[in-house]
Amino acid sequence: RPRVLSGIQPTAGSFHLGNYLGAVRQWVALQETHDAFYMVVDLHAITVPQDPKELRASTRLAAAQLLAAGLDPERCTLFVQSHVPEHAQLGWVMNCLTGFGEASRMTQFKDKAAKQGTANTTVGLFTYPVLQIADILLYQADAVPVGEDQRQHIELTRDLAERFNARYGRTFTVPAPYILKETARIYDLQDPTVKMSKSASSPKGLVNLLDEPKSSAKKIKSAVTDTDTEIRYDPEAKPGVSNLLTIYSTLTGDAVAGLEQKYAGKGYGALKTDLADVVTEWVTPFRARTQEYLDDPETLDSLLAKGAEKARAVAAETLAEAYDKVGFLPAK
Ligand code: AQP
Repeated sequence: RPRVLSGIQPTAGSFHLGNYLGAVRQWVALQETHDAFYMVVDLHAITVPQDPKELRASTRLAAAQLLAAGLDPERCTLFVQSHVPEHAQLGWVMNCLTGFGEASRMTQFKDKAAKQGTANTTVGLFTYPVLQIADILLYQADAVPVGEDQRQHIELTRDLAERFNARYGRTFTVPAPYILKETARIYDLQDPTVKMSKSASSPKGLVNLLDEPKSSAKKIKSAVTDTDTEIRYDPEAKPGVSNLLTIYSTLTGDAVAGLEQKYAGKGYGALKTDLADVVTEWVTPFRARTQEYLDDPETLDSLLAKGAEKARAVAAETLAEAYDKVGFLPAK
């Protein structure tokens, strides 16, 4: 079976529709066809300040949401990044192979650093994509299911895998991004030209899966569309309506063309009301399942411990090979 690896940050509490439709939904599907490794990336989370107690709670919360979304520990390996020390260990090697200039070109870093200001920007935030390289290469992943915003980081991962292989001999699989065109980018409901994002979206533009369904329904009903009334999928000319159609289509499995027909001549109000119901129907059992996992932290923790054990077996083997190739003296 080909292998996939991906991760999600624990930081923000609830996942949002962008995380789910852009990434996690694909993770669930890929566990049926791939040898799948998924992790909650707490090492990445501390690139910006975190309250320790909250970080622990949000790490469990992220794992609970992944299970509630449909990840099955029998079908995939689900773990917490810090439970597998090899990530930080290979991360250092990758830091020493990555050019300062090429890391400086990462647009996500530039955006976030610009927002935070130099005084608040950590070296960790700068090398975050390099740790991500180690995350992926440790598992010899063939593909990395992510949203469009991660494409540049996957390209850098490919470059570094090739560089390491060229310098030290074939060691790493060169991974490909796995980005579904339709859901590559879910947009902010209030500004459908920018991605829905935890840190950048206004509260009204962001649909968190664990929010009260009533509040999410309200946000969908007041989503920005355009002055026209035609329901047509056209991301260039009609970004707001197209975003709603994407969300509707992926949550229900109804084709976009069918939705265009269904709502022809009915106006945006009808589409929004129905989509609000679709989202409510999806999040209601999701919230309940997440709560069930949270109510039993012992089971959750032992499940994550088993996942870490499985992950470590693979990661340790890759790290040993990489250390050997680099020329580190083996510990007796
Ligand atoms: N709007 C989006 N559309 C499609 N995919 C998205 N992803 C995130 N936003 C969208 C994908 O979700 C996965 C996990 O991303 P993350 O760990 O970066 O989660 P996050 O920090 O909660 O994501 P945000 O909201 O994008 O954070 P900020 O605002 O801090 O930048 C990834 O595969 C990502 O592509």
